[in-house]
Amino acid sequence: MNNTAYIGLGSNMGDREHYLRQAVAMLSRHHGVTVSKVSSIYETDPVGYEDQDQFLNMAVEVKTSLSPFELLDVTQSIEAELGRTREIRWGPRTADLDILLYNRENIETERLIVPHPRMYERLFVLAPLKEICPQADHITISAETNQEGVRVWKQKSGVGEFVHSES
Ligand code: PH2
Ligand code: MG
Ligand code: MG
Repeated sequence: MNNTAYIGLGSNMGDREHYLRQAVAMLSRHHGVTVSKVSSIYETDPVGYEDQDQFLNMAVEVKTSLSPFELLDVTQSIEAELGRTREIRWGPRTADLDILLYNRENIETERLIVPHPRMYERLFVLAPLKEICPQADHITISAETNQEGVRVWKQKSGVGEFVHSES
């Protein structure tokens, strides 16, 4: 587990908190992944495609033995298992898991770009990430970043609550 990655999670369909908790529990059950930190859960106005319900967003830190592409396979299979379909770009989703950072690597491939290309413009990504990621802490939220529409919905607790919460 010698790599550190940050994953942003979002849900705006059905029982949003349940999907986030399921996704974190599924990550932690994978042999190559340990969830080491969890952020608060935020409720956020939809960005990009606005005619949809509000999101819950959070971020987690993981320690992993997986390569970035193996980690992407895991996040995509969790999305699929939680019933994610891709109908509208930026549209409603049960569970979206985005790899934000992987160590300090820069990856630019067709399948995966890390750091996540839109994370610096998105307060719904930066606010939870800054809670748990020392390297993100110095990212200033610029005047161009919309400060509105992001509020803490459930204060940060501990990893244990997520990992053992599953019935
Ligand atoms: N995800 C998107 C598009 N828009 N808006 C919010 N508030 N939260 C999201 O997670 C989100 C979004 C595409 O992944
Ligand atoms: Mg996303
Ligand atoms: Mg995504």
